[in-house]
Amino acid sequence: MPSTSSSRLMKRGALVVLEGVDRSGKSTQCKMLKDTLNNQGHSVELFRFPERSTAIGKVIADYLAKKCELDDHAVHLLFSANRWELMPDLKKHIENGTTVIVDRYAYSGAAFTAAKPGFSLDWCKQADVGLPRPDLVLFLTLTPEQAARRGGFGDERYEQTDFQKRVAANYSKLSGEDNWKMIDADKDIDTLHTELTQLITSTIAATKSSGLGTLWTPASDCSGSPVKEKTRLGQEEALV
Ligand code: NYM
Ligand code: MG
Repeated sequence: MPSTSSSRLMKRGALVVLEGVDRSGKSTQCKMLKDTLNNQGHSVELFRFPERSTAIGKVIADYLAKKCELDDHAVHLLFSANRWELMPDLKKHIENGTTVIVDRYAYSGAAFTAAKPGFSLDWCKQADVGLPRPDLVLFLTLTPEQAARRGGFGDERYEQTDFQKRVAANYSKLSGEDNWKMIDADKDIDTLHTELTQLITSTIAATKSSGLGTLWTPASDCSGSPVKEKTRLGQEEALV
């Protein structure tokens, strides 16, 4: 029998994304998931977008806090750039066998900007084409009215019921991809947590020997199979 340590080295972590309208409970669940999965012996890292600590993230934070105005196209690209700048780090974790749970991803980018007048979902997706494709997208569903009842929205840009309704409509257009699971978030925190934990542990088990796909490229959209890329030597290589 070959030693298990060498095969363990080959196993990657899963990429799991939590999405949903504001106040759907994503951030609370992400923190709980990390603790529970760690306690079960899984290595887990959390990422969140926007990641406000970087230079790009600070501009985004000022924009969301309405401390500055930016062209809608420009801020859309900044949200995307904020994801791309974190990708080398995120990919390294996955290659090393750590499961990465992400609080919002490119789906937020597309759904929020496309809620603005004059923006198509298709245009909004382009800047994120080629990012790692999540193995699982857990979409927490909550009507904008239910979300508003959860203590109300804050003062950030976009935190208005009408805008959130357009965001929800955009999410529903994105939800046909086969890596999405729609989860009713209008239930108590612990029940929701148990449901999400089970889905993630199955995904970790199912994906550890397969390659990571790329987002919104034709081959990975429908089949979920990893996209192959030609290397400089002309060999095909799965993107990790
Ligand atoms: N948001 C988030 C976008 O408009 N585009 C994006 O690409 C991302 C990742 O930022 N209202 C919006 C959605 C939220 C806001 O996110 C801040 P959070 O999760 O509340 O910090
Ligand atoms: Mg928020």
